[in-house]
Amino acid sequence: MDVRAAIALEPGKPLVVDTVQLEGPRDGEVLIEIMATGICHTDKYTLSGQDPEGVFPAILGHEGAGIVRKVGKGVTSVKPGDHVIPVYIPECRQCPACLSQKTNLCTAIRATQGRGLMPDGTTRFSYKGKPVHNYMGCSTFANFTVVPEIAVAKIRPDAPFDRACYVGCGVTTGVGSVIWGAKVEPNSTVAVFGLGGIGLNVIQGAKMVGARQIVGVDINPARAPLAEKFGMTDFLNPAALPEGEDVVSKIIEMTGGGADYTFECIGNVTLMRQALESAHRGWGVACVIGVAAAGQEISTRPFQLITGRKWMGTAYGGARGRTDTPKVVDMYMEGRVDIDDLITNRIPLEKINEAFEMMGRGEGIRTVVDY
Ligand code: NAD
Ligand code: DAO
Ligand code: ZN
Repeated sequence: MDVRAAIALEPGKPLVVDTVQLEGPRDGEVLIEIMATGICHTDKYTLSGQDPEGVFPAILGHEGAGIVRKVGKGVTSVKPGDHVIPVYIPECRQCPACLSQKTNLCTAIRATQGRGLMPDGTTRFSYKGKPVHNYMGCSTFANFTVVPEIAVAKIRPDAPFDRACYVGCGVTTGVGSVIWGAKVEPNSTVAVFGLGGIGLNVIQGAKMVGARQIVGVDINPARAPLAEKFGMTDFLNPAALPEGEDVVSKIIEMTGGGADYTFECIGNVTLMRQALESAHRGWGVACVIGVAAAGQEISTRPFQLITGRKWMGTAYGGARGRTDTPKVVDMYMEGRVDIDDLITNRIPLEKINEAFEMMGRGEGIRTVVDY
């Protein structure tokens, strides 16, 4: 079938909006009509050409919501008409990782997904007769996509697509990192580095679980009012610190010894170190969420770990793709999670390159494409 898509033909070049061809679902696959998609920094990173897993041409996008239109042979967990979110962390419920109950990082289709292919090693998209790669197993910058059944999370039918799509990455990554990743307890102190699309969701997750102090750290003071609305109790702007004061000492002072939990939501290895070192001696946990550029490394003095701080990280907030994604949609529908305030821009697919430019200028939190 013909579908409308934004195609990443080459790294570093604007997306091309055109008609591409999509093959129907094969065994174990699902055809989804994508109704809305968010645009995330990871799409921008891959388009830039810096992502070692980035393959071209490809149809990017991994934050979508839509309706199942057709299922391949053997598919039992969803049917045409179901409302769904395609998830870039699948959940097969059979692989050693899924069965371990210790991680959300299902390995069932990891190898092919990382190469932009469907589990059988082929692609469903083509453009001008040539195959076009899939992206993160989702490819939501197209109004129809085909994904494996194990990467389809069924959600309640009354959730609006233009909000539910953001659950497919940003909301779940932030809120999930608090609940399922770091497992923040009530009454904790928390420091969040970076108050963008991920950090704000960490803040609202921390507030939801009853953190008593939430320090937000950002060099952009324009981010503070929304962060306060989401639950930030203290704002720290590293760029405005007086001469001789540093972020780590300041957080230790503000929290009375260091934060119980810190989250790095930027992708900057220097700040990852600061986040670890501002965690409380003896028990503080520092959670890395930000994706650093390829080849970057983190460092600290081992003494920081000997004295009880723990360094960890999450992908997709530690959420299990099919089991936990619908729970986050429920949290939104029950009014426990705010998504409305984070959707700052809505565009048709034709204007998708403008959204990438806005992201580069640090404008807005999330742009959603309405198909
Ligand atoms: P964003 O650009 O919306 O937010 C980043 C924030 O960091 C901005 O407010 C910016 O002002 C602030 N910032 C930048 N440099 C800073 C500095 N030196 N000190 C203090 N603040 C600074 O980005 P986002 O959408 O929130 O994404 C954040 C990171 O999370 C990215 O690296 C993204 O790739 C990553 N991410 C990770 C996962 C995961 O599963 N681990 C999922 C999605 C996104
Ligand atoms: O299973 O080894 C693995 C990797 C799974 C993918 C992890 C994705 C990490 C988050 C990247 C940013 C998401 C938008
Ligand atoms: Zn699995």
